[in-house]
Amino acid sequence: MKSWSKLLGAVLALALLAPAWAQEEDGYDLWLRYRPLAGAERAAVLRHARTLVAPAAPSPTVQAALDELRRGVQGMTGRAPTAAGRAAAGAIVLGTPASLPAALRPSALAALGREGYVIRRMAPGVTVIAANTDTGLLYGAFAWLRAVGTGVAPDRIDERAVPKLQLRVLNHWDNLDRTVERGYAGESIWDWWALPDVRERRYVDYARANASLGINGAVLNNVNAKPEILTAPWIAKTAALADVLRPYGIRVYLSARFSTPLELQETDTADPLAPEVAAWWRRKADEIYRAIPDFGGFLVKANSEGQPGPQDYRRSHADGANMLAAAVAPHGGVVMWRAFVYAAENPVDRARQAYDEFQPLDGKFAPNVLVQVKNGPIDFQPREPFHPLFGAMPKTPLMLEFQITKEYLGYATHLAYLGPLFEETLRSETGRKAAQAAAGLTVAQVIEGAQVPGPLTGMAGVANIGSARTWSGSHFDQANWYAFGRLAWDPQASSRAIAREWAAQTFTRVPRALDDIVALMMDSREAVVNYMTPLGLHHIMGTGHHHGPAPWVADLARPEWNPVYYHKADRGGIGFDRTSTGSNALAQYAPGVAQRYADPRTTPETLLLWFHRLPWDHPMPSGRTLWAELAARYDLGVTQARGLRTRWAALAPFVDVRRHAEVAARLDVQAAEAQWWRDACLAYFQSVSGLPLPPGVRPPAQPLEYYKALRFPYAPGHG
Ligand code: BDP
Repeated sequence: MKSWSKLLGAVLALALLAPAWAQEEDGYDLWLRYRPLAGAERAAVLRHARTLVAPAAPSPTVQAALDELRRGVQGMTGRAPTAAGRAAAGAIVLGTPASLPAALRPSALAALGREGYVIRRMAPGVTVIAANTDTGLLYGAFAWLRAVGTGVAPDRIDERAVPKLQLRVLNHWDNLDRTVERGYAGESIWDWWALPDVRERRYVDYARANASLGINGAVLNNVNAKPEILTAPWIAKTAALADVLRPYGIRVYLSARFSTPLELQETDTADPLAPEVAAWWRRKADEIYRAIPDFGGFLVKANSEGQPGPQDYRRSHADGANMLAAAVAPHGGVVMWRAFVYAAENPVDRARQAYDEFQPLDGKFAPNVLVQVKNGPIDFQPREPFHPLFGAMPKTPLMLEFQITKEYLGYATHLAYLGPLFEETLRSETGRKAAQAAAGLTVAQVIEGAQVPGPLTGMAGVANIGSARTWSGSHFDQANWYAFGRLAWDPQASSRAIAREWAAQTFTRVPRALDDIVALMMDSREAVVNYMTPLGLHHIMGTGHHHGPAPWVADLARPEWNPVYYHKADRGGIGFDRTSTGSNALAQYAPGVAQRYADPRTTPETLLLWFHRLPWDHPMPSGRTLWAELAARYDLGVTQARGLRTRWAALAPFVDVRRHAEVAARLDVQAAEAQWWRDACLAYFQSVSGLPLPPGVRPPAQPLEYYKALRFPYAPGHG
């Protein structure tokens, strides 16, 4: 017996002391790994988290906070804190103004609002996590764990945080048959078939991960919605998920198909101004709210890519949105109405269409409507300028939509940390001002509500989450979920700091290794831009599935589905003229911005061909011609992609074998596909320009016809 327990002790000790790389990890734990600390760090956490003090009869939300603290401290130290009734040295005290004794109550709690928190040492050895609500306490608990997980000494943790946006929402493009549009992480996380009876443990872990970032909403189904989602059986399934997510501060929303009542044959029309239609939606909203009292509301894609909408009845987007808004308003719900619209019959530059459609409707939307605008005017490309609607609808709450799933950036097989992409949009200067303000607003300030008084603000991210063990289809794609959540909490945060925080919790805190991982992440998106769409090129990917290069495609039914529409390359040059001599999409930006982008010499090189059509011999700042510069960028992209691979290889000593190998395998694919993109694009652009390859540029590995003949009928994410 004795020797057995000795052996067990030895094994446990070994497990605790074993170097990181020896312990196999599969990524399921995300950034909430709580791996063992050693030495002084462990001792410090033990000293500061001996006991947990919470309000009597904790709510499910406070219970979740306590469970998480217990899990975290247990994982990091091997010993879970015990519950205590009274604060003494070594206690973490969770409390609201009502439950905290005056001596332990930090000042200015009111300013924390409904979701903010403060973490402060209020007596020797006593850490107080205070908030006005239980959700705030949960966020505070996660913040304490994050601080410890990123290496802050427990006695130094002193944090006060309030989210800058009200709605921080994931958009799942999940279908009812469990496929996921543009999903690269397996089937939908929602096992719709088994719901509402079977509630997977994974849903709770999903909720924990989101709560750790402050994500407080989830639209459960695809924006290309089916009418059935609003029928009784699916409302019951949605209600079951809402019950699981509620303690974590997460509200559920549904994507609604505009023609639902008509298609369910419960009305004769879907005209938003027809009284029977408005009445149907009111009844439907009442039914949903009976099952889900805190239902968030509807997300709607209307009159876009073939979806039905108010324009089918010659009504405006505002008519449609306001009708739905009236149905959910009595229950406190909102409507997130998407501005991603472009019409088949419209010959106008696609980049202009959303603005043309929506800007004139500024001020016409009901108070509980947010207009949800993609980050750029086309469609989640590796690089786009910010959408001109930001700042141009000063009377309408605008919700920013990012895509976390990498439809256009190499799926889950390429490493592309999207933090810099998100940050680039958020920090873009719109050239617009708030009333009476002196300085212009960034996109971040616009969505934070600088122009529109009232509390409706938000950010949406098209989720990259599925049933894959890694959740996101790859280890590094978890960072994109993380970065979205952190930027939705604070749109002015730094993507580099976020990368560091994530990597420290996900991989290692060894400073040199951490520096290298962060640097690799920060370089990765630009590498993708270089080998896919350098110098402002866009939308030159494969048809339908959007995998790989296909700049030659010119035969699709709608002009703006064809890559040739976007690059317009021929013997004379390349690029889309969006200045006054072309589509004049530029005029949709504020004068200062428009002026800067009107001249190729003052347009950032990164957006050159987005706004300008230029001859192949156009001189570039490097001294090269445009053609030579384009080739150099493609080459740089390939070099960078290969560099990611060698840089990651050098990190092997710091990462467990399994995750290291799983990342490495994907980086091999990425390097090969970067070469493919470069070769195929150069082969094609050479064929249309008729120019020889610039000196020193290696010819593509295969003739153009080879690339054109490649087919991918089973590429994921495309129904
Ligand atoms: C595009 C996707 C398509 C989506 C659409 C949208 O290719 O699958 O339905 O956006 O956002 O990027 O509605």
